[in-house]
Amino acid sequence: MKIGILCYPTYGGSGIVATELGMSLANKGYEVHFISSALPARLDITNPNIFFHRVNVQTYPLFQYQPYDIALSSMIYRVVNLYKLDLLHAHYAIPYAYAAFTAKQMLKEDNNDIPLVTTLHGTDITLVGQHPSYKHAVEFSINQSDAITSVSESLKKDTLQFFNIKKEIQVITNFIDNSEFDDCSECQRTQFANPDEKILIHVSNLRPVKRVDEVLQIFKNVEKKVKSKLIIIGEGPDMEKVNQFLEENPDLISKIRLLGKVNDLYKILQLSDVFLLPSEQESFGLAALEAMAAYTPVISSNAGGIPEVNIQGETGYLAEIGNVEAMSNYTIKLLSNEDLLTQMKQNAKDQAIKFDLQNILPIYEKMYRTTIENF
Ligand code: GMT
Repeated sequence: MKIGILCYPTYGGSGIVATELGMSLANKGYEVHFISSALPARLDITNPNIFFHRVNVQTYPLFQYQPYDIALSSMIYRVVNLYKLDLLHAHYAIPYAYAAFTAKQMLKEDNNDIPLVTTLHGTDITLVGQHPSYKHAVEFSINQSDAITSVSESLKKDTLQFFNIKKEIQVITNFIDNSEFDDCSECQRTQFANPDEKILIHVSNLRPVKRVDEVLQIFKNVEKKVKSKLIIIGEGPDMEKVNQFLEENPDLISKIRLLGKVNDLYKILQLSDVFLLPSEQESFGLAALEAMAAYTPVISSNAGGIPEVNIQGETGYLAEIGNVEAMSNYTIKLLSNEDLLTQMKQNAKDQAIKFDLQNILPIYEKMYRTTIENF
């Protein structure tokens, strides 16, 4: 099977899921063509079954905005024709499902139409897709897809609530390749904390929905009771809030490490004790699953699909969105009890194994085959 994957190249969850999925399919012998504006962050381009096609946006003085969607649909059309693809898989509705629909119209003219699968990831439905500027086009392109998948039950529910969707939505949860987390020989905890300190970690794109100010406040509360350090990984608009917090809390400067975007994410997760995710919205929480795969329990809000991943009292603790006090108290409780922490680290790993790639990949393969058969 030859599959075209349309995705964002960034470190964000949808791009990561698309890339990991494509690489796993390539490892199983499928020919996988990535179409994106840049080389996806984690893509192993040395795999002979992986092809990358950069969308080339031509600038012109007349354009106030570059017409990325037109360049994208032209590129999809060209790649399908050149490489004789069997199926397109759009990750994130805007603009991928929409541009794929346009490409399909062009392909129809050549009697060369192919099936389109759209995977909904979260903010394309709950945030950006809600805006009147995009809503109708998003709803239309989702309905024009030949198969629709959603990364959690919660996102499926939100999609059906916010849009008039006329097709079945299949939930295929996000996944994790646990084999990437097995070797901790290079984990050097001492680089980040003293032996008597615990390590709290937060990983995100630091957008307002991630509530990084609450991460900082939780750490401030915890640090008063438990000797600890905080690691923040990622970049984004709310880095300003972090800087402001440090200015207001100079005594915590030496206790908070800001690492920006890192390639060795797993190694750092593996040496952490607790992952903080107080998000306002989260369709799934891939970052939490990555933490769990690295034996790190999660203290989170109960937003969206998080409760499908983080299980109360088992893999960590959940509180109402915005309940910083509860999340702080849960973190203190967990970090103050070695037996509980050891047990929850193991529970977190056990939960990550349930979401292992080996369990989810066959579901995608089956869905692809069924979609092609029914086309
Ligand atoms: O979380 C983000 O802001 C990035 C966003 C994305 O589209 O890349 O993540 C969304 O998709 C991930 C992968 O399916 C999910 O794990 C995240 O929960 C989801 N984010 C939100 O719903 C806010």
